Amino acid sequence: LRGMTQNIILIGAPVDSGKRAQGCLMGPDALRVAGLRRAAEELGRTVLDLGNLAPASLPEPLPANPALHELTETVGWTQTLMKVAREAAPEGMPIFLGGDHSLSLGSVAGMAAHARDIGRPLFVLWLDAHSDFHTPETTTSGNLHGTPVAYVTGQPGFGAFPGLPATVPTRNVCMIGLRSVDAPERAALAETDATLVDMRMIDEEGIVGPLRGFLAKVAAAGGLLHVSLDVDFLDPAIAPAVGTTVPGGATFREAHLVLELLHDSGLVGSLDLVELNPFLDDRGRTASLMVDLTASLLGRRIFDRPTRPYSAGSLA
Ligand code: 6HN
Ligand code: MN
Ligand code: MN
Ligand code: MN
Repeated sequence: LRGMTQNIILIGAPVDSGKRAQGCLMGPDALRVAGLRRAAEELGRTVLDLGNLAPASLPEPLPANPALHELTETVGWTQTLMKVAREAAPEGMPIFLGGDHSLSLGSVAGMAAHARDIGRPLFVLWLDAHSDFHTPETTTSGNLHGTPVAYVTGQPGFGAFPGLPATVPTRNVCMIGLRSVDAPERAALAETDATLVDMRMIDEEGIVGPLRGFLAKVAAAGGLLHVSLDVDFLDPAIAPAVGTTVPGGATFREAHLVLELLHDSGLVGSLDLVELNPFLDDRGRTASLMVDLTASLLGRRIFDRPTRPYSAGSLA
């Protein structure tokens, strides 16, 4: 879709049920105030804003499960977002304005269904300090924002959640920025063929090589790429507005470079902007950075010049 005008569909998902600390419900409006629409329009996109959605109410609440925080509401959000993603995606590029990361239970499941509808495999790029690979059975925090990758890849234990129209194979998942992975997640990930890029690998090899390798794989498969950007992918010094800060995150330029290369790849079909908690922000700087990173994904650049090919052979 390089150079093509593509509609942007903003989907407000003020999800705050995926963890205890509140505030992410203000995220969609903070992203709007920071100028998301204007940034996209300046890059030649037509923007449709669906406003802020609400979770579906279940016919009856799920049996209380003291081990899981706000299960019923999170299942309701998953239903809503799965449906909206699948309906919106044929009309343009959905951007899910979070909301905590439990919104990706629905956004990614819906995009996987859409990808199947159009006969392309879905790939997922998870930009996060965390792997979010817990299941409702392994989580010790009970916070469902730590579970979306396990759900969408079809791991067991999600019986309370909607059935998946299409699962994402773990080999189609790449996580970049990892530096906080719990023991059960580590053990479960070791059994998969997901691409795991931790901060040490970024320190040693740079962020470009692993990303180009993954993009080459997506391109070779004719895949559609969903990007899930958690605020805590970024170093807390530049992005303080998140409840789960972890030191040692991506720098300003590492983050922009990732989104610039994603733009040039022409492979991205949808985006989550998650975990922004405006209550914790410093004069809107985190919200503004998330908008600027989105602009990089949509083609904002310093100078026009061609990107290097993203074949795996060009890593060095
Ligand atoms: N996130 N692994 C921790 C937990 O509670 O399961 C942290 C999860 C963070 C969630 O990054 O969206
Ligand atoms: Mn809550
Ligand atoms: Mn996350
Ligand atoms: Mn995180």
